[in-house]
Amino acid sequence: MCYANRLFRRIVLLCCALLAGPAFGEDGYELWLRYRQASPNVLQQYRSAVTHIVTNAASPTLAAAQRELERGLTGILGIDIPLREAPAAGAVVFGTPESSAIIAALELPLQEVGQEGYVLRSVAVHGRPAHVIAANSDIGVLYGVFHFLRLLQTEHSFEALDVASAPRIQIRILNHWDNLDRTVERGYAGQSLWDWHKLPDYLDPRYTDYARANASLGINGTVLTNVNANAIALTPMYLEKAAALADVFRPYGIRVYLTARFSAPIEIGGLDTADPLDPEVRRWWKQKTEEIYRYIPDFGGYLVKANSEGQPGPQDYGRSHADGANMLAEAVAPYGGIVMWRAFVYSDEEPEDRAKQAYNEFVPYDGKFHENVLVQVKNGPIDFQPREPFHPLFGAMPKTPLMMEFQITKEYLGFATHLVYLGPLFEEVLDADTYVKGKGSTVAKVIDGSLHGYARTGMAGVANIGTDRNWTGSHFDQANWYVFGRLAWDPYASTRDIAAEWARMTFSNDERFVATVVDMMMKSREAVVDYMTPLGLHHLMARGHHYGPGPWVEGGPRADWTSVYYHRATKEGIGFDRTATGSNAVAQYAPEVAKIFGNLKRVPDEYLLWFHHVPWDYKMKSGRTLWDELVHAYTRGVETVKEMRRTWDGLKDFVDAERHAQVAAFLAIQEKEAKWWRDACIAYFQTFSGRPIPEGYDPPEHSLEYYKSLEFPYAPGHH
Ligand code: GCV
Repeated sequence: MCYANRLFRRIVLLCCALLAGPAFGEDGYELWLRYRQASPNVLQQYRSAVTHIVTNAASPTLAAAQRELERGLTGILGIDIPLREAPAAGAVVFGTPESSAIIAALELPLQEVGQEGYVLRSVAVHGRPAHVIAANSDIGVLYGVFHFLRLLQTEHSFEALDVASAPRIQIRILNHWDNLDRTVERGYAGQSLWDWHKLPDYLDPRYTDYARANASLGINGTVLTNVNANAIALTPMYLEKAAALADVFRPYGIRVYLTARFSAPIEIGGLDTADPLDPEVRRWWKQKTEEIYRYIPDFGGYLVKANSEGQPGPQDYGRSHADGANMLAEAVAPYGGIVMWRAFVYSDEEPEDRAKQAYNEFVPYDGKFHENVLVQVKNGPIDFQPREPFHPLFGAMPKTPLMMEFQITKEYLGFATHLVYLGPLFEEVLDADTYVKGKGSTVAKVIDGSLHGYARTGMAGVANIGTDRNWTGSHFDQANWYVFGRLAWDPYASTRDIAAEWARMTFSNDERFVATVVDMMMKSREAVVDYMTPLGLHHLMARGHHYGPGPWVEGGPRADWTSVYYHRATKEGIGFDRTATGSNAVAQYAPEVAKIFGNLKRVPDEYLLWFHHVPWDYKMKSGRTLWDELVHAYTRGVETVKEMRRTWDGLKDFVDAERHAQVAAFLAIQEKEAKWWRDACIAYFQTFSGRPIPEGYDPPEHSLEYYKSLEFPYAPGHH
């Protein structure tokens, strides 16, 4: 080789090395499906174990599985992986017993994994070592392919592959709070992905990538429209658009659902009532539903927010939630559809503690809903706060399938810029013991149906996805989409393990990176609780947009949209008395739980001010007074964020410069805003406690008046 050629080769190699190494910027578009070349530790092993894919594109779903395998294996192995008709040594064989004679002949234990599960095995095929991805359905195969690729991405050795997995929850669904004008209620990642104006004619390739990402987690449903619903979404023009999306999603096992505006029969049907017992109204919904199924034959059904925050509903006509839900359930039943009826209801005319209202309204109707209705319950009784006790409804409706609603979008946890991994929040709720059938009656067992034998089960996540290049507004918020999907598949999974899996696929398999970043992620949720709402405080955010602190918020249209309603600070003390001497919300929990929450001596510090009004000089478990403890917790939150920044700075070598810099910049914002929360809340609560800032802690940087004067008319996500 002449010198010029050698030089050229070197330059090319150098460029390749630079492109492959962490210095090359990434924008996050690929999410956890980056399929970068495996590290030298495992590369040779992988290359000799996997040599080709045995083709099987007998259906659009299997074709998608094959494409994903090709894409993934080519990337991870760094060489072309050929497709072959017949297996040789190192084959990857995928399919169902119907679509693959090889799989049919293997007699794998597929009866154990149901309709959506899969089996991964290292086996001998025609006497040669091969890997098999098998399922009873094509979608099970696709899920298995993603699991197989995940093992490679996370650098598992797979010499003796033997995995069987099946989802524990049936409906694993995202709720998009997306409006038809492409704004997203509580969305911090750009516009809505659904480009309604160009649909159905233009199908953005992003729709397919959205479906791939969801399928990689086992998410099998998506509600396209906001629960604050617009009846126009149910008109033919929009149904045609929704149908185009459904066509893209179908091969990936994702069903489309829509929100039903309860007053649609009036608004788009020309009727003068939406009374659910009115025969005309019932007929209208049946016809509308039939029309929807003509557009979308596998339409999943309706999600409904009714008689909540000004939305219309059956109570407008003196009817119950069950009347409303059952009317829609009858309409979708002939097609196998379902209704997800939200329990997030509270009335502005009701003087009752808001935390109690959903329970009061729903428990009397336990067992009165049709079999294809699920009642969708937020994780806590107020509204997606950084920490809430589990919703008492989870321990109170044995005869009605309850599904979980988590919020992935972090409306109350710092939007997209705060690094908060939601795994521990989700896990805390799922692990909580309702005691409804004695010890061990966890929320996870309620929603997966095992406790009460629910025939239908579901978990919904309010999506944090938008048009931002990185999908979720920040790189670390991708982990929240990820952990939601993984828990919807298995609500018993460890969120620490899930964080590690995500970090490996999203950034690096280097053990030094993984251990450090996972620790940081696991601490992050406690940090946000500390710097926003420690010790059981809740709903202290600014009004409307919810950006930043607003513990002073009072007045306005309704008491339960203010902060003072929740913290109840006075010169004597602080906290919401929800014991028998107050609203008695504790009585909505099983006696074993109520005994703990309702007892000042036994209640965990985390829920203290949620359930009790406590004097400022109350002696905490730590030995500090309540006031000092509050200052301590707020300060600890800020300190943890500072530590997170230092940690991230130390991880530069493992992450490409572009993503590293954005995370670093966002952490700086988080530190600034954590301090803002701390200082504003301390300044405000000090006007009640009248106590000095304890020694060793900084006073607030500005006056209370300064914090109160801040305004953010254009904060995102508020429509
Ligand atoms: C979709 C909170 C949010 C609202 C949201 C509501 C709900 O109140 O601030 O934006 O409305 O929850 O879950 O219905």
